[in-house]
Amino acid sequence: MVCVAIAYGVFSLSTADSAEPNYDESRVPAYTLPDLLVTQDARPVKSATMWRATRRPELLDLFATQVYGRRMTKPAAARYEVTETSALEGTARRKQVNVDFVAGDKTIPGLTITMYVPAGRRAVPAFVGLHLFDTSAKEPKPAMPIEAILQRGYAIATLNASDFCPDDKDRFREGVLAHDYPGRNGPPGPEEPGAIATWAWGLSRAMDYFETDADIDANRVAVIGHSRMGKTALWAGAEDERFAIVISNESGCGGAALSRRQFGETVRAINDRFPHWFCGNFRQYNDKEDTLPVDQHMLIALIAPRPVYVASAEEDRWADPRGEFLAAFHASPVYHLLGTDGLPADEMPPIDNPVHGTIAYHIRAGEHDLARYDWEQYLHFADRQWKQEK
Ligand code: GTR
Repeated sequence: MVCVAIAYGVFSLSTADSAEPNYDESRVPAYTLPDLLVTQDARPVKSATMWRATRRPELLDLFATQVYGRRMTKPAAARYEVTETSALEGTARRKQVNVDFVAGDKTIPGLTITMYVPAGRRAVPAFVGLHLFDTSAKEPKPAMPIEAILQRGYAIATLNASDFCPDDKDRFREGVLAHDYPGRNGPPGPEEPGAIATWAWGLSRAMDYFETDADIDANRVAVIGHSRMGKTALWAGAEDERFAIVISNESGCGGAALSRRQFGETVRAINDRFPHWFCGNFRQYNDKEDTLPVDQHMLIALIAPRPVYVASAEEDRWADPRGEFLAAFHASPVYHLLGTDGLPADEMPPIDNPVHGTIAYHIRAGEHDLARYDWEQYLHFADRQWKQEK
């Protein structure tokens, strides 16, 4: 016993992958989720007004200060340089938008948005995310059904993290953060934005651009992301209410999965392996998930009453499919308070049986991936949400 304890202690101090992940449901610790509908000073939230005026801002602040970091402010002005070409045998227009920011007499290099818009269409709804397709390829090799997306009347736009916040613990400040945090190094400070907050900020800058582009209907933009970019999509959608639909594909720890379950990837595991993703304060909760003032059902609730889709994959145990389902489920009370239906399921649905309410959920057969099956469900969900609103 003593040996085991010592070995474990040394291991967790010296390596990034501390303990073995837990994949055993019976070893999930007993936990109590922080109450969505009780304020920090213990007042019950009984109305939509109180949710909006008090509880929502308080939760946004907790996620910003304890989990992701406070996002950078919006630059005073942006400069867009758009290049447009015909693509996909004339069925689409490919637009590349270089976004630079203007601060006083300085121009700060920003980010690039690469988008495909169905030919001959204006004011179309759009999906936007990071790394949705390979922007260096002449035409995207569809690991994603880009033609189907365009045929259904949607535009699709992607950003590359490496343009403005490299996904690297030593280099993540080399993009837009270099301007706001000059001369800093090491992991993010207590409330300093990590990479996820910075990527989410970039999505908001893409949204600023869509508001100026008549090809896009900026009131119908879905933000979507897979895995680390699924975490990013959720935080972008929580902070920026201009995103009309939010889609989290297998976002796992720090995304849709409840942290308190400690199933698969844990707070310590993610902070150790990716010290640049979250703010410094998040490290305080390594092995102390039950002291977090929030859990991830609250992140989903911050999107209410806008439609949100949480998806898992059966073999993606590292992301804790059940924890993702439960977070979607436990976000429902806020959706109900705001007059929508939340997630219409009490139990996790069977494999490949999506449930679609204002909150939607599915668990697909197979492994960690943004698969064609997932896209088909998202297109269907977006069609339904946006047709209903006409
Ligand atoms: C893993 C990480 C997950 C997830 C994934 C990905 O290594 O532990 O949280 O973000 O990477 O983004 O592919």
